[in-house]
Amino acid sequence: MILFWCFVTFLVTLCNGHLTYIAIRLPLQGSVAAPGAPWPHPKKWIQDSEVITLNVQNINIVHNIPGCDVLEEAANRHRDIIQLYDVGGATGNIRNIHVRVRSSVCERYPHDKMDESYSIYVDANVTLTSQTIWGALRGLETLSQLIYVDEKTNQVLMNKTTIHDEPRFGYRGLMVDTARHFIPVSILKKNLDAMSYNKLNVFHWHIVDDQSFPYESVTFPELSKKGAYSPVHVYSQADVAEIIEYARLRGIRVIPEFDTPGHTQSWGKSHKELLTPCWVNSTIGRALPNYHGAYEIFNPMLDTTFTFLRDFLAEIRKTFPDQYVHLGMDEAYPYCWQSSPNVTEFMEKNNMTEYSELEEYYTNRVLNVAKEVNYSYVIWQEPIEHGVKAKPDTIVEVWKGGRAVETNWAEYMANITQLGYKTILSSCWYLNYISYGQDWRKYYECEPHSFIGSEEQKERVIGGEACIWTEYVDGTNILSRLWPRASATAERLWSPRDVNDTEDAKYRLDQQRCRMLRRGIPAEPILDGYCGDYEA
Ligand code: CP6
Repeated sequence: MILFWCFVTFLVTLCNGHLTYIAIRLPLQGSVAAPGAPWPHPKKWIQDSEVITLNVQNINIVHNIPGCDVLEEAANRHRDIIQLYDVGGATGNIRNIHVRVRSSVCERYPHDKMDESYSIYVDANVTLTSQTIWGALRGLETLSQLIYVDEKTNQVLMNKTTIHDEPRFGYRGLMVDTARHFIPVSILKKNLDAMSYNKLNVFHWHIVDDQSFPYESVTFPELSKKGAYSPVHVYSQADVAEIIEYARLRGIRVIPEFDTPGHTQSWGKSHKELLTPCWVNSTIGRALPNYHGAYEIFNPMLDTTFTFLRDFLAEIRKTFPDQYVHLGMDEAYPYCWQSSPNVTEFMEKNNMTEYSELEEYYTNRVLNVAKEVNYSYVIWQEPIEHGVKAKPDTIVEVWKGGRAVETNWAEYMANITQLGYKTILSSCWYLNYISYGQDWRKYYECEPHSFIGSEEQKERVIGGEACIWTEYVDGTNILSRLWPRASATAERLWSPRDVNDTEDAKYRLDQQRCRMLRRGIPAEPILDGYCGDYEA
């Protein structure tokens, strides 16, 4: 029987390289994944039953770009990870892992167009090849996941394997809100570790919001002095640099979000003039269903609002090396603007009759300011949904429609890509929601191309991201709330569309969770059972 399946597998492999993961799926009908099953699933993964043994104590990762810090540090990290499998002092044969990067450029920062493809050959030798250093990082991650321990001999093994891999989407993000609760730098770094274990490549840092302003600005230090929860709940310039550096070495981009015109109460603590004076005694002002306070939204009437933002974004452009900034623009409820006769007058003077026109005016002035300081940008979906015509190069993040009661996200994706915008999907990956049971399944089964639209529209989807809003989350629970649930998003965004068998994913995800535990991430369980020779 086994021979028969081997034969079938062999034929499938020959006929259609794309389907080779069948080689892994067939033996899985029991209850465990093949040992050393990588997560996210590679594009092509051919696993032989023959194994090699590793000499873990003396493992040596050799690469061909001497002095390239990204590669050297990755080699050190993965050597340490491989040594975590050294449980019984057993010896093995293979000592060297060869990394060959074709382009000899040691780029400093990961970017939106980086090539993350790689190949792995495990036979008599272990070889990783890639086009760029970023591909080498992804490949080293996969390689270290192929490792497992033979429980009888304690030997550290890898099956003979061939892998050809590349991501399906270039933007694979995770948004963390650090304003509702401050998240310590040490936890953000652990989170970056976990992101790299799952091949996520963008840390979208929703750094400030209504509740607090923890970013310590050089130009406007009063923003965090007055707006942070306390003097310890701040990210100093040194903290920010440390996080960007940590992310860079893992091939992760850091995109900060400075969300305006709504969600800006904390800015007003030091710069009241930035916020529109609402008329709280007006009936409209009082009747707000979602009323936050008398000052809650930027003042679009003053030129100083935009000059302030230009000076602020000029600093941010220097502090954060990525080409992109996220400019928010979500939930800019017009209630405050509606309450103000001054706004009414301003709109009349400027021939505006709808609040969406004011939103459009605000949006485009801010996008212009961002352009002036050489920024490319992402915004949340609302302005576009309200008919605002933004600059055509605006990237639009769709976050609404993740719940059955709302307009489905698929409709937003269809409409916004139809208008020609590039999009990022996050609606179905709101990890702040929790519920009993295997909710990772619905994250896994969310398919970003499941909307009605042309090939061109589908190509405008540059990726997606999981979001963690932190009203009920802080450093104590963020990592286990995110992991391994964000791993489900990560596989959806990395692996080919036809890697969509949730039952198969279940056992591999369980393994990935155990792997994360071994590496120090307190990832929560997704199944009953246990992880083996350590911890849970
Ligand atoms: N804060 C900001 C939030 C949310 C958004 N923006 C949010 C809305 C609904 C849910 C979760 C979070 N808390 N600034 C929307 C992008 Cl369910």
